[in-house]
Amino acid sequence: MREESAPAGTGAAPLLVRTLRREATERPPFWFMRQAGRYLPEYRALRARAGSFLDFCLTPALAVEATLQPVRRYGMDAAILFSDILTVPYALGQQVRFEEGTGPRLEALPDGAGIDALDAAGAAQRLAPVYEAVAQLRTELPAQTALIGFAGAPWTVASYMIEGGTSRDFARIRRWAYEDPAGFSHLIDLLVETTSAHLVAQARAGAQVLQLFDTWIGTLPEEQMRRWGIAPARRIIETVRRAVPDVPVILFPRGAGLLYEAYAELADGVSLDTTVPIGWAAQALQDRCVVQGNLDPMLVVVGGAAMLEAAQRILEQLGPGGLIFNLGHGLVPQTPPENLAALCDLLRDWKMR
Ligand code: 1CP
Repeated sequence: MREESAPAGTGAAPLLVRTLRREATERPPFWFMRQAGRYLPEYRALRARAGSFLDFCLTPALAVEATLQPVRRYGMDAAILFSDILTVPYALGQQVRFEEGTGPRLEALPDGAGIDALDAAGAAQRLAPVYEAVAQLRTELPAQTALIGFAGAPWTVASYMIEGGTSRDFARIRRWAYEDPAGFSHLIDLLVETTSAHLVAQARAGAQVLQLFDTWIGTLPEEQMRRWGIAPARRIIETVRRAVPDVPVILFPRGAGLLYEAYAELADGVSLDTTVPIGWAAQALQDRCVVQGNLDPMLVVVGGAAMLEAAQRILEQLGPGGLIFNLGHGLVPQTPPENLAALCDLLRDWKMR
């Protein structure tokens, strides 16, 4: 059994965990996707002395510090481990680099032979520094601050592995999935296994909530989304629940549209992208699971009344039915830190009606 994170005597799990268990809470918990990052001056300073981005992610002391920075400044209800979804292709033996300005660059998998060359057996050892960072974070974080572990979902991670980086049209991966579904499913199966193990290892090291990011699943039509998004997510959640039954899982199937309903059946929480209508989410999703989201990150760049009013609408419409307040996607580098402070003040003082 995992230990409860709250100190002896209080007995209460962190607000985020209680919300995911659907307990009545005093207010919705809040955290922000990409809450560590370039909008923070202290992150830019740390980044400047960290060397390559992968070294940054795989040096526990640096990853711990980057994780703690936003929590120290804003007191979110959760810290998300500072890492990246592309540590998994790296752990499988693929070459991964992050280039300033252009984003990630991978040596693209040419075909099925590229899949056979991947080294699944060595992945856990290459990811060991991630688990070390998780364990250290759990000792440094306040008991009420939940620690979130994460991974990229198979489709999204496969898209970087096959396209060789960020893509505009995802032409190679979509074509491969249609032309050779049996061959492509070998890669997805490998990623289901590696991703499940990576999530379970983070939970065993001390992560209290897990999030699976499927950033690019919205590029697929229904049948393909069911096959390469929903079915793999189901398998990953089954494995995680068997291994660490007390650790809730949040899915972020960005752009899933009406198929958010199918995702909501699988998970403890679904993270809504900015396009999901909150009235629809209240009716169609919240009886199935807790929802997370979905303020437009650009409103935090803009700040002021536009940001605060949009946040209030989310709190009012989704708060009573089970909400983790968050953005519809990650904070962007041009976010003024003081805007996020004003948003956090609103969220901390919110009283559930
Ligand atoms: O310092 C820098 O310039 C690097 C910027 C950066 C950061 C801060 C990258 C490169 N990754 C990260 C950290 C990161 N990535 C976290 C840490 C925790 C936090 O949220 O604070 C998380 C959860 C991720 C996850 C991630 N990486 C996703 C899924 C979530 C999402 O944002 O959609 C994806 C798609 C990536 C890939 C990635 N990592 C970095 C870049 C530039 C990209 C490519 C994004 C793209 O293709 O557009």
